[in-house]
Amino acid sequence: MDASNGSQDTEQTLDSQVKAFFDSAPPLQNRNDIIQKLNHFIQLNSLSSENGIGKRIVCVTSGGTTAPLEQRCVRYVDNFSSGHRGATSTEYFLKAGYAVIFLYRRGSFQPFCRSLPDDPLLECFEATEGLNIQVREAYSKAVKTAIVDHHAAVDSGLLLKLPFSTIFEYLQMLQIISKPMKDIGPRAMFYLAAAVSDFYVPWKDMVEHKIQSGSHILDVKLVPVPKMLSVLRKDWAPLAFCISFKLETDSNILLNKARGALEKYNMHAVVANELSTRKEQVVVVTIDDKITVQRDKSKADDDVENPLIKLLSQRHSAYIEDPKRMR
Ligand code: 9Z3
Repeated sequence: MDASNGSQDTEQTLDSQVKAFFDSAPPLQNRNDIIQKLNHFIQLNSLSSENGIGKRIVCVTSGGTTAPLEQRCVRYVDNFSSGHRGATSTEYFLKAGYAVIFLYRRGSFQPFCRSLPDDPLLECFEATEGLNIQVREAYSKAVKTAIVDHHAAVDSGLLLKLPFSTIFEYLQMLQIISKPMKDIGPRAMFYLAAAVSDFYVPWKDMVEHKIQSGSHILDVKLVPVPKMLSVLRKDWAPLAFCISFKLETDSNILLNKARGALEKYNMHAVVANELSTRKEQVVVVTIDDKITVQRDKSKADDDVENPLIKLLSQRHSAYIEDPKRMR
């Protein structure tokens, strides 16, 4: 078999895996509602701009996907991600003038709410004697900023929040989002910070009811999730500027793995991060360079996402000017 046939075979295998994944996935309950919200959001942000060509729109994915083990799901395999990266990045993208589609795991960190305590309702508020509710003094600035900034972004049509839990929901939603994003060409960016399941149980192979605890071994077969990054780049939104993340716990292999992902999935950049230092430093790997990006430690409240989004926004602008230059 020659090399070209080999790559054709691989493509066919991927295509059939992708088809099998979507054919077997339980359909989204609120599919039409999501499509309607998305179309409205993208239309709105395509009209409004200073230069007449529409705003840049980024889809930020955030949090981990679950892979259910039962159709009436009690148990699932989860992926680590608090959603801090995605929520923080969303705030900096908004500051940089982007409209943001925030595709997030239900219950994970939310934009503008990072400085609130774990249980904001119970910790930030107190009942007065007349049973009115008031904000505790210690939290008044954090609560006010969260409410004002969040509502300002959503009400002005710059932030659209869409929740997922399972790998089935996440990939169907990513595919739906990519359709209108394809229409805006290089102005679209995908910033894929979500931690996506590598393995899943296909819906048709999954037991319906809760797995019983009688046996000594839990015998469940998980198969690889098809690599949708390739499909996103090749078919779903070929002109969009695509950033993926590479997470490792062993810093010795991190950069090589990021470089591998850059080439394999044809990304415009891969953000390499090591689990324990991910809030301090990341490395942006592109075809030409490796740029270390660090949080400004002299400022207590600086985030690594601040310089990271500045850099990616500049690269995105250069890409919009000349999409062929970067790939
Ligand atoms: C990341 O690497 C994110 O930066 C983190 C952020 C999940 C580490 P937190 O949400 O953490 O702030 O707590 N995301 C991508 C992780 C991932 O699963 N990447 C895959 C891989 O490394 C490629 S899609 O193979």
